[in-house]
Amino acid sequence: MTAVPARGRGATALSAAPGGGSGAGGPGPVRADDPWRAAAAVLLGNWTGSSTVPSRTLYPHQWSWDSAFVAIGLRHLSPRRAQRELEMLLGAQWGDGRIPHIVFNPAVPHAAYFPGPDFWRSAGSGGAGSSAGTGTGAGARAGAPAHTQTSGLVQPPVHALAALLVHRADPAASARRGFLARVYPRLLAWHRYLTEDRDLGGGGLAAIVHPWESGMDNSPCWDGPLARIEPAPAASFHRADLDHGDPADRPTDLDYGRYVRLAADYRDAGYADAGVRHGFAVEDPCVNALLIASEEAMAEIAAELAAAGPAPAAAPGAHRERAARLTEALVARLWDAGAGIFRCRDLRTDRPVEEYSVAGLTPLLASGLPPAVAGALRNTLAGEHFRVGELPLVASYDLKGRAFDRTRYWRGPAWFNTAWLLERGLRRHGADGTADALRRAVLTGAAASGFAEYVDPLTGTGRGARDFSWTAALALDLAARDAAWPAARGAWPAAGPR
Ligand code: 2M8
Repeated sequence: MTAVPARGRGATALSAAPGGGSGAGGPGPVRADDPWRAAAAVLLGNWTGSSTVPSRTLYPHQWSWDSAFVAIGLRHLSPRRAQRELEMLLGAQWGDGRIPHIVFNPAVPHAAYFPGPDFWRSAGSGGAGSSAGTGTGAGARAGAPAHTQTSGLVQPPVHALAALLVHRADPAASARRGFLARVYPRLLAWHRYLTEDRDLGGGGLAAIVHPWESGMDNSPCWDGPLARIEPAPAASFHRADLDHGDPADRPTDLDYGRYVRLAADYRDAGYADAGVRHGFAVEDPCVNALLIASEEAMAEIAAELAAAGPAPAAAPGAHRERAARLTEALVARLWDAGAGIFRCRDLRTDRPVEEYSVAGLTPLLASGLPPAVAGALRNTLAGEHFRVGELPLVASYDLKGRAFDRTRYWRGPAWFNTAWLLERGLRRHGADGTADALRRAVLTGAAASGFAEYVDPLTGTGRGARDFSWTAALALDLAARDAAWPAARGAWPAAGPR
């Protein structure tokens, strides 16, 4: 196991090893009969002093959408720490508005994760410790920060939604610290980047240029688009993931070679989005559904800011209009009425990718979805491709699909973050019964699997890393709705970890 050193002050006093006792101010020893205390211990154990690693072993840095999910859970334990989690990530934002998918911890050895800072070269040799401003590395033209090493890709935009939820955990303290006022301009720039620079298809949706940008790295949806990519030679890189993960669970070497080629090409083009031919360019329904949900959250953030002081950079109505336009584009470009699911669109062929992926169900998060579309999505979730309510959680890919694999990563296993998103989306469209069942499944499955990264979609058996941060955080979030929660919350010190 790679030990992840602390990044900032305060880590030593507050860190607790998952499954072990706590440090001063921690939530106390973990008891097998107290899963919520165990979930809190996972988050404490994965805290580095300024952010949370997804997993101490497999993912020893800060990941973008992981941190947003973590903040959503962490807010119930320490709203202040949840704010810090998001602000640490936003602090690594590039000048063009992109939020990098990984923010590297300079204290972690470069070999602990591939591709690491040496591969992305975002900041140039200045890297950690150099003064703020734009660096001299491969990301210089796109405005990569000089003081922090990051990747040059992005991940699904769940951040504005997370910021709103974190604010709501303690609105008075958030207002005192000016949390929303600080994050709003950064979130605005992030959404601008996605809706303008990344509208590669010209139809009003954000495109991704690498499978890692979907967060669902080796989904069978990418098999077709990836088949056109010449893989980087296997001898040209070392897969650190196989030092920790079971090769049967992880992407194949062939897929990895293609990921490396795509990322290297993007880097060598200076991470430019316009004026280059992207080997991989896809409109993904989950990325765009989260953008819509986050635009809806931005409307609420703008309203909060307007009520508190001078008008924010955009009025709430402008965000609502953007969310409505994105929803229209999503339906026009990605909805497959015959199949009852949203498809990915391959921009190289301008054709839909005809697969059933959990990504295609997440547009339930958009409150402006036409009721007939929402109804059809609910039917698809309940039908033979996903069997919600009958099986633990929701498979990441079609149970009847040609490429279904119950163990390999995003090719079938069920994940807790997608279950959380669907639970929220179902509730938004009035399907409380199914949402309740999914919530119960998350609460039971998270603790029983040891807060697994993902589970076998047929049996619920844990797979991948354990003590995985978003599993613990999102279980905490769903648990926190319980009337009994305030008592459990008292287990955390009143002042909250800083
Ligand atoms: C996985 O992705 C990383 C690359 O970003 C990897 O496989 O090394 C995905 O599950 C992704 O969604 C997640 O954000 C990341 C960290 O948990 O791991």
